[in-house]
Amino acid sequence: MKKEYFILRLHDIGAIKFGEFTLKSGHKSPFYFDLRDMISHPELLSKIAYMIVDEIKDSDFDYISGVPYTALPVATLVADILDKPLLFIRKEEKAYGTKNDIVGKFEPGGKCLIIDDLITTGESLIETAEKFKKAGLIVDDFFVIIDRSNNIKKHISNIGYNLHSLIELDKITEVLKENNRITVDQKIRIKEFTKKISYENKPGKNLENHLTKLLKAKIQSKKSNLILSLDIDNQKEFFRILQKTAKHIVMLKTHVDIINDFTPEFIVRLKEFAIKYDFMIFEDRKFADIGNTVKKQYYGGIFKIKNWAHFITVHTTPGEGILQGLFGETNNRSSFLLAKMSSAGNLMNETYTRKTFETGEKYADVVSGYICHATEKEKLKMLKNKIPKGQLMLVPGVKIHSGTDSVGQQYITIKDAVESGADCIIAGRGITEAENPEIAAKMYKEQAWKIYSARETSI
Ligand code: S5P
Repeated sequence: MKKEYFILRLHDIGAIKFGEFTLKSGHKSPFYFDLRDMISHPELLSKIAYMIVDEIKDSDFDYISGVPYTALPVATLVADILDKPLLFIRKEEKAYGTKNDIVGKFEPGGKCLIIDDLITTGESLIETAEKFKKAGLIVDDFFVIIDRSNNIKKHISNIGYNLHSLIELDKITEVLKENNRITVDQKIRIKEFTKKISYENKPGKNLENHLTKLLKAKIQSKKSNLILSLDIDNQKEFFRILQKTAKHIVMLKTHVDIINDFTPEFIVRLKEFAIKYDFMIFEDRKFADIGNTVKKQYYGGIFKIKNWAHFITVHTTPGEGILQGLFGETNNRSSFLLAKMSSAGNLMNETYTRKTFETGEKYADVVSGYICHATEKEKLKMLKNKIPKGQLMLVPGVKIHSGTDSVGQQYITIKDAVESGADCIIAGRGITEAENPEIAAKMYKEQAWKIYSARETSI
């Protein structure tokens, strides 16, 4: 099939649309592609498969893969034409049996081509490739039906993959203009839009709220992105360690309900320390109930958390009502959502984490970022890539050496956490149980800051 005819067919079936579309990011786009309906046009689907085969016939792949769901049917046809086994990565994390994400049989060392329908940032292709590579497969090539990006090929090749595409946006606008399906003006607007929205310039507005800005400013002024988790159960010891470590931290994380001898004076002293040593306060209450209940827990009880904590932690399990209940009447506080915990066997799968980011994006005025953890750098990097612009990734479960404790906590090293994109590290026992907490806090701060400041200035 000639490319021109193919483009017109895609336009006929509504897979390529021009007009004004509001994207999830809020941007207004002059075009919209959606190839999901290809499967309703079998003759077109099969032609696309033959066109892909035609372009790759000189390469030698052992396996063909498609990114679910849209690209999977076409990848299946390609695999069939080439008589090669099909592989794919399940979209939902498996909750039982072997934790294998890859569906299909393969031998390590085999070469796999990954097919996707569209490419903008390349994120899902790269993520798929990383998983295959981890399982021992070789992935050098991606194939997409439509490359709607501005300059993604160069970026993809810089990170080590060849990107092939059946058609590119320029070709689409050219053909549609020649066939009088779009105007010259539309063609120009499309070009301008893609320049603006490139992979370097991720769509989406900056979601920093007032408290995020304050925290970021403090990170710079204190030259520290260390959050101390002071999980100590009596006031004397709590303030003894705080006294020694306060100058090294940007924020103090508390669990106020573990203080055995709690009195309201605890809060008075805590606030004095925060002013004297210039750190913010983060009560790690991990709210997880219906809006009406969390509101009472936040405002009332003996702790009256709302009065003194700049930030709190919130679970998204109950749904959006939790944020409405907590912050409905206040806009001078913010939160971190638990997106992926550090504890072994936690039930936060990829879908949960993604939905948590979506919730945080929607409620950005009261969400400053996310608590994320992974024991592997690549996984943590992937989490960071998905965090909406302006919001922060705080990583708990951080120590000098990786490992576990006896009740499910998992640790990543300071170096791996910050190199993977942590905006702040949260460290508890690594500091509080050190022989000298003051020296330990200084060391954690300096190690994290060195990597963080180099990373941020190179962006
Ligand atoms: O997933 C998480 C989220 C949090 S907030 N894993 C965690 O460990 N935390 C908290 O970080 C936890 O409640 C504790 O206060 C701190 C880690 O302490 P450490 O002594 O293991 O460093």
